[in-house]
Amino acid sequence: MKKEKTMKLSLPEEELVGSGHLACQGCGAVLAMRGVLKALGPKTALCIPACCWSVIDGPFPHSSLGVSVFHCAFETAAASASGLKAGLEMVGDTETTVVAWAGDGGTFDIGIQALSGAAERNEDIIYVCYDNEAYMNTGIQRSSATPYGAWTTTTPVKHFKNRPKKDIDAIIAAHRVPYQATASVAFLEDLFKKVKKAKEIKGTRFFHIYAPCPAGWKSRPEDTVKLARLAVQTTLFPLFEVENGEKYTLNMQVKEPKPIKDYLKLQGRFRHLKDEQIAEIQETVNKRWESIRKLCS
Ligand SMILES: Cc1ncc(C[n+]2csc(CCOP(=O)(O)OP(=O)(O)O)c2C)c(N)n1
Ligand code: SF4
Ligand SMILES: [Mg+2]
Repeated sequence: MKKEKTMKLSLPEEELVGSGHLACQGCGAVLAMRGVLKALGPKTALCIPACCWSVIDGPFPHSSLGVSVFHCAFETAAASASGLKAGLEMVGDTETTVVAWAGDGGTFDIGIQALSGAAERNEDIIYVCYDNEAYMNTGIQRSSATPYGAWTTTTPVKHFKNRPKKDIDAIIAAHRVPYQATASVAFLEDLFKKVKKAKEIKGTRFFHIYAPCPAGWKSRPEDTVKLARLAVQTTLFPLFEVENGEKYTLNMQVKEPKPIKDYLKLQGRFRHLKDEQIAEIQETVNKRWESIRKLCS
């Protein structure tokens, strides 16, 4: 008899994100949620401020998520999660993992005060920022996570964003939280492993997940994983973890980085860039990669 071929899954089969969610085709933020929840499991409670995910979840009383969700105000993700954790402990629940789940606008900009406060108090929560590099839910406005050179509706082509992306990883490291990591929707096994590790640590844990957005990046939905992979392979978005703000570990070595042009050319938001501006971006990427490698060595 012919032997049946079997495929070994590298991630658990259980899905906590339902197929009826409301995201656009090729949404990186959905991949991020799927990966994180596979690692955390059903005993998880999410605090989601205003962002694409507060829509993706679905209209009340429906939800595409198989875990508890608390929809909170835009600037309050970390404060709400801190309160939820304290409340659960008061009723004797020490098992539920409490997660603040916010976009880059809700993290780099509007929620940074609450995040900084929670991190300084070392609240026992996991904070996840899925970074699609703009305020997407309200129509693609620039945030401080938007990279230099990008078009958005508030940085039109003639006045593209002329400031660099804010270094949120360095800001979090300065709080000396027990654990923080960058992760990518193109490397879900790496993300899974790090979220599992974080689940076992007490105190504030922070994830910065790179999550391409076809609607805002003017990219093809089928290129989402390719773009996330290229961001790592060009060293634009290095994968690393930091313990107590000082012990840096590189999770993925990039021996021969691909040129940043390969990444930029797949996105309409960078279509207007001239060769000299692309060279400038390449130089910035090289510099940051060098400094991250030094921190990790
Ligand atoms: C205090 C406040 N200001 C503005 C808004 C409008 N608003 C809702 S979602 C959103 C964009 C969120 O951007 P981000 O956090 O990056 O998440 P994304 O939409 O990109 O997923 C904005 C500006 C709001 N709900 N509350
Ligand atoms: S706008 Fe972007 S982040 Fe929001 S649901 Fe669509 S693809 Fe996802
Ligand atoms: Mg965003």
